[in-house]
Amino acid sequence: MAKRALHAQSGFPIDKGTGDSVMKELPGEILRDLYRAVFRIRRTEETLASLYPEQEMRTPTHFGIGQEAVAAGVCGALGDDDVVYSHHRCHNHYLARGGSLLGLVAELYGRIDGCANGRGGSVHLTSRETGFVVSSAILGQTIAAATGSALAFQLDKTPRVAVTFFGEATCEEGVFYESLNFAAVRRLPVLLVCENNLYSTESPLSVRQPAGTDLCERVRAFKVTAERVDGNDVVAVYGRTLAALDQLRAGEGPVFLECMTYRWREHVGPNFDHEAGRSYRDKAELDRWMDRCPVKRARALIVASGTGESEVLSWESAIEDEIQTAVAAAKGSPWPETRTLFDNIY
Ligand SMILES: Cc1ncc(C[n+]2csc(CCOP(=O)(O)OP(=O)(O)O)c2C)c(N)n1
Repeated sequence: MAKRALHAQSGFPIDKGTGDSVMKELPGEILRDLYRAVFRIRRTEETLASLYPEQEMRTPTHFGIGQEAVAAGVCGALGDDDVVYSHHRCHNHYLARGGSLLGLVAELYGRIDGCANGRGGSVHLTSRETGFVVSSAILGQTIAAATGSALAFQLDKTPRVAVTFFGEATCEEGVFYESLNFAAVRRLPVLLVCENNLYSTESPLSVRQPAGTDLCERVRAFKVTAERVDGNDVVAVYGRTLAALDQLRAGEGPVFLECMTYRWREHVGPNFDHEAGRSYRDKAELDRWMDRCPVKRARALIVASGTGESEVLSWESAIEDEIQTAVAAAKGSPWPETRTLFDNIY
């Protein structure tokens, strides 16, 4: 999706409601862009996952398949001047924020056309020109960096917002609470987007947090607005983000969105857990979440809104072509030269 404030273009009213209530007012072009974003992210990652066993991508990958609606919904609502920080599961956020497809694919192939010139790999993406500052594999690091950006925006008296995506296990890192407290005290314009997929690598929430833990409640203890959202409903995420941006730009302090979702593949790597012989979670649980597929749900909304099946298929086919073109270009891109090995090292 192109990086732009969809609501600003359409006059779409800020709505704090659920996906259903947002839908009543949602212009067709926004729904179309949200659907195309989730589909593009899904098919890009599925394509990368299918190519990964060729052993040409020499980078660990953390796929976000199943979690597309969070990235697409949040980034679809942002303005051009807002900035995004991500974590190890970052392909979704990079693409949703408008990062180039070739830049992503070539980065995974370690080639010069990669967004970090093939030096960063899957977890260290950047697209400064579209406002995707960086992703980092160190849990919580980019929460602190986004909080710093938000402080700069406040000092500059500009209505820009800093967004940081992270998983729920990152709320177990001290830096999360230090950043949250600082942001709360200073009323900083930072949007904290937690993708609660229930697992930290292979550990479920139940072995990490006391029974009955409610992350939003915990965050509210810092006097920070916190809301739980259906993270598989792109329209709901979009609507909640618009409401959050309204508060953030009004100088009313940080917002925490807990987006409930689920990753379909193993923590790191292209496989499904059960196929890889892992038993830390049930196949039945995965199946239940696959029934709530964010792409299928967004597609159903598009068709229900009156868009013809053939039109949807033509968007999908254009996106598939775009992905295949990016893969071919990435594979044909040169390696970085050995003499540049020590460039950009600090
Ligand atoms: C500071 C730090 N501690 C531990 C790790 C190892 N680690 C990498 S991913 C991960 C789990 C993260 O879970 P979560 O934040 O919920 O994100 P998810 O992988 O579920 O998307 C851990 C423990 C790390 N990268 N950084």
